[in-house]
Amino acid sequence: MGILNVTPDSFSDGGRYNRLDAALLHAESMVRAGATLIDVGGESTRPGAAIVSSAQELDRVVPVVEAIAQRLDVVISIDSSSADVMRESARVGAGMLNDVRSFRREGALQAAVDSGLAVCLMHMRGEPGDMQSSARYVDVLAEVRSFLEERMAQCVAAGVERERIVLDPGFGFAKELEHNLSLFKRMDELQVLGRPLLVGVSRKSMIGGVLGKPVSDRLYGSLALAALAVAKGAAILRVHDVAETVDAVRMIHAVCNAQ
Ligand code: 7PJ
Repeated sequence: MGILNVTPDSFSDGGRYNRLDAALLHAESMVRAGATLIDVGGESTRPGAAIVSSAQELDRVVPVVEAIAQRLDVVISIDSSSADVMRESARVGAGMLNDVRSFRREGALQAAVDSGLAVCLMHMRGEPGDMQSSARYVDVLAEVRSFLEERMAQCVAAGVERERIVLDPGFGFAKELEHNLSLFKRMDELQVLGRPLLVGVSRKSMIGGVLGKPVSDRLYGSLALAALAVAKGAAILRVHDVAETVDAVRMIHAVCNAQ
């Protein structure tokens, strides 16, 4: 899964055409590099990020989804918690709803049910703006597992088919470095939930925390975690560096498929 940010700070402030054009080119290059999903996001969910309005998000995301759907052979995932963005994106060709708030905002769960699309449920506490204050755990793996179990049950009860659900431990969301490392180490235990796991650690602060490197120097750390995530059962890797990650995963598959 290649990451496509359409937040305003992701692009120099050209006109709408330039933004759309740049987004399409980036999506195209990730597909050529081997991405089979593109995750389009119009809201920054980094710690401390400001909340954007649904209207702003619609304006940023929907034209990009529509353009990709018309031109590229790839599943489009929408990184959004807004019911309006989910509905509009589904209408113009999205294939998956990826909500870091696990469909807990007003109307989001119903939008997911009505869409009939795949959904990603991710563990987080609080809101991106204040989530780090709730990073307290006795047993982070067990607490993440029961959250995902509960959320999955609620989604199924609301009418989301179990077979459409993907689960995500939510690295970096309401978690300190020690929590992220411990959760990663024991991630294989989440396989008991019986659904594919999505892992997003690309360039994240847990890599910066261990290596003491800025975002621009986290590729090798990201690749190490991508390989380890596959070994621990991850089915989908949400990454910025698609070509490099695809090489790593292809090598793992070659070895695993050997006699
Ligand atoms: C994730 C995400 C993640 C899922 C972001 C960043 C922060 N969606 N959206 N999982 N992270 N499902 O990429 O640094 O880990 S935004």
